[in-house]
Amino acid sequence: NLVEIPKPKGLPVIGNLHNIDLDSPLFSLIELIEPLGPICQLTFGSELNIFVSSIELLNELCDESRFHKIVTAELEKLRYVVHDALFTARNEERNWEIAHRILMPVFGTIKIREMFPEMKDLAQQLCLKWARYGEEYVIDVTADFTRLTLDTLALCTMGFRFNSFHNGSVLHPFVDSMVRTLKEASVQAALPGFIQSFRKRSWRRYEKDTAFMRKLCQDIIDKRKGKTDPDSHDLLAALLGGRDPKTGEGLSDDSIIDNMLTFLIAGHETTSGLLSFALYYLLANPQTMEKARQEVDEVSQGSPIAVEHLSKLPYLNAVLKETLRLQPTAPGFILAADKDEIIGGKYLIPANVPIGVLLHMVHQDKAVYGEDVAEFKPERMLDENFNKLPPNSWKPFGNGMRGCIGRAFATQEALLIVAMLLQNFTFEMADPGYKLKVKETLTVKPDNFRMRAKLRRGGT
Ligand code: MNH
Repeated sequence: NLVEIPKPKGLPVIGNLHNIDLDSPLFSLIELIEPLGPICQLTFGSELNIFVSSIELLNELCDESRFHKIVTAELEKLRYVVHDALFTARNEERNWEIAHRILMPVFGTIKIREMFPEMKDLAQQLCLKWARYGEEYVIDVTADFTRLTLDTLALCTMGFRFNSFHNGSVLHPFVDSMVRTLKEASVQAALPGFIQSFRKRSWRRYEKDTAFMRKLCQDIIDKRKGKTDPDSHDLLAALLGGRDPKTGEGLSDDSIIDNMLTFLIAGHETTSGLLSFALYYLLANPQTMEKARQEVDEVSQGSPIAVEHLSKLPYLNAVLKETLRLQPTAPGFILAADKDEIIGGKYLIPANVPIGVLLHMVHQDKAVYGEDVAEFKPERMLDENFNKLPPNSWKPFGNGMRGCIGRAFATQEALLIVAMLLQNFTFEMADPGYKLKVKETLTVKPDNFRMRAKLRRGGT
């Protein structure tokens, strides 16, 4: 009673590769497989890939005793840059376990609360910029949020200031290197191996960028080591001095840099995308904006946002969750079965075949979210409704042990920033006719989204 997994028609030799648009691989893939139902198979070159897009099937894949994360495509290519650090480690690699055990405590809710003053320091820099530039100034939303989230990540986790708000419009050269590196990894992943040898210049650039980014991390380490009073309990302190509670081992010097770079790469683009989409949805839904603003005003009573306020903003929290439902800024993850498995009672999944989970599709499963799936409705994410959803209906932070270690960090940061923005400004779209367009890199962000910010009475 096995059923063959549906597949689109492909050309022999290159399979379905010709269907994929390199500028928009994710959405062209979604377009291709949407008509095929909750599960399908595609071949890229000689490689078979399975894609799953229903919550019912995903729920089975989330069983870690049967399926595990695999490292392929871009992630595989990024291993040249960050090796077996947390994000790019293969499931069985020992360094993952060691780093995971050393770093988990630093990313717990209590430790993240201690980072609140630094997070606020940078959120204030953003507010000050927008206040001073004035209400006519057209804000490049994702650019400013990327400045903010990069600076926040580096300050909170390694005590380093990029000072992105203090260099005019010039971003720190690290950002250029990082953006180029991510781009190069995805190009390498999309091109057949033999073509790589013709891309010598891109490859040299990749090596140079990698060396430059690693040097910056080394400089941060050297500065920390030179401190007479390193009274810090941040991530860098854990990386440098932490011992695995199980084996007593520390991390090697290279591994420390691998993980610092990983946090810089994995820890800011996604949050910047979340903030950008949240502002977009708030502007596109004025009643939601008003409701969220009222909640912030009632809770803060006109005093500056404090860490205690953040747990009292259920509606704003639901706005962020609903934003990540419609726009999961890390748009997917890849799993494989440990041994041959049958899912949904009828689909055979051979061991080790990559199974792509495309969150934009999963998060719009009508069977769970209803006919209005495509609409932005934060109410469905309020605890009383959210808790009634079937398991694994909402997976923007991935799954299980290999899920996001920075979730509490990102949540606190995003809540704080949006609360401060609502408290201090009113917003309008620079182009009232703006239609949401999504730009894909390794993450997704709104493309070309601009707005204006006007100080409210009694703002900063
Ligand atoms: Mn994060 C893993 C999404 C913020 C650091 N993150 C993941 C995964 C998803 C994800 C999905 C799982 C990927 C996979 O299975 O291959 N992360 C997000 C989103 C946000 C986010 C949507 C913000 C919004 N992530 C952050 C922040 C940090 C961070 C902030 C760092 C401070 N994330 C990580 C690391 C991993 C990860 C490190 C890899 C964890 C592991 O495999 O052990």
